[in-house]
Amino acid sequence: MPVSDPGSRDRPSAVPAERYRVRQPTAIVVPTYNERDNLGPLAQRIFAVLEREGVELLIVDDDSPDGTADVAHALAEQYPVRCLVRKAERGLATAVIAGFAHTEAALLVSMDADLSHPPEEIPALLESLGDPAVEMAIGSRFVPGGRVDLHWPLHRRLNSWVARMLARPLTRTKDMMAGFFAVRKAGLKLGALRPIGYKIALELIVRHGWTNVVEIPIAFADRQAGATKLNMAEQWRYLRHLARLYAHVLTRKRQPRE
Ligand SMILES: Nc1nc2c(ncn2[C@@H]2O[C@H](COP(=O)(O)OP(=O)(O)OP(=O)(O)O)[C@@H](O)[C@H]2O)c(=O)[nH]1
Ligand SMILES: [Mg+2]
Repeated sequence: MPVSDPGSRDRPSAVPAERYRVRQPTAIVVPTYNERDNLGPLAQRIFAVLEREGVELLIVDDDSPDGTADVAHALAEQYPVRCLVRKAERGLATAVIAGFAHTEAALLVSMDADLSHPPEEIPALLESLGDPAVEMAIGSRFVPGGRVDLHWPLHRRLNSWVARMLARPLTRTKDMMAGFFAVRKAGLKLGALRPIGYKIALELIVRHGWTNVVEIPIAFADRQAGATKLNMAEQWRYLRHLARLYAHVLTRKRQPRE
């Protein structure tokens, strides 16, 4: 089901009657730490929307003590699932990059395991990359039609707002904090990245100097099961990440405008 009707993006997600067939090999990269109970529903929803052919769901698990990798391996009997287990490293952004490096797929989708990101919007993200000028397609909470689950407490909203304001001078993208996006593997310079923390989309946009980022509105849902990994240490890491990105932007040679 090609998503060609732009108006459809304003409507809430719905499972399409027909499964979407990818045009190029596609990997859906999902970083996990203790997400045992989310993987089954995630795989079920993804493959309710996408034809399996040409698609792999690549779980990048940091040796979760809750047995997430065992669940991923069990799901591989039913779905095109692979699981990469990292024993010596922890971190969301580095896990996503490891997944990107680990697959041969031409199109790469990053999404969280906890069902915050609606799998039903994956076709719209991939369709956006059909335009060769588009460098990245983001599932965005902060464009018209997008929204954040109303159960977010005030401090969480404030936190998210401050984090976005701090990054605003770096990009015009509204939801540069997003973990739900699609890119082309050929467009990535993985060696140029220095990911830390959570904000992998921001890292990709700033390091690549991307300006043509499409934002597809999504309804961001509260996590379905398991516990958050977002803590104070992660917020400090974000400030360190921002400092690195500002240093990068300020020191890079002037490049011709695209
Ligand atoms: N591989 C790996 N994945 C991680 C790590 N930390 C978080 N993740 C995953 O990254 C995704 C986002 O983490 P969340 O804990 O949901 O963070 P959040 O979305 O900011 O916060 P909540 O949704 O409120 O929990 C989830 O799929 C996590 O399992 C990590 O250190 N390594
Ligand atoms: Mg989450």
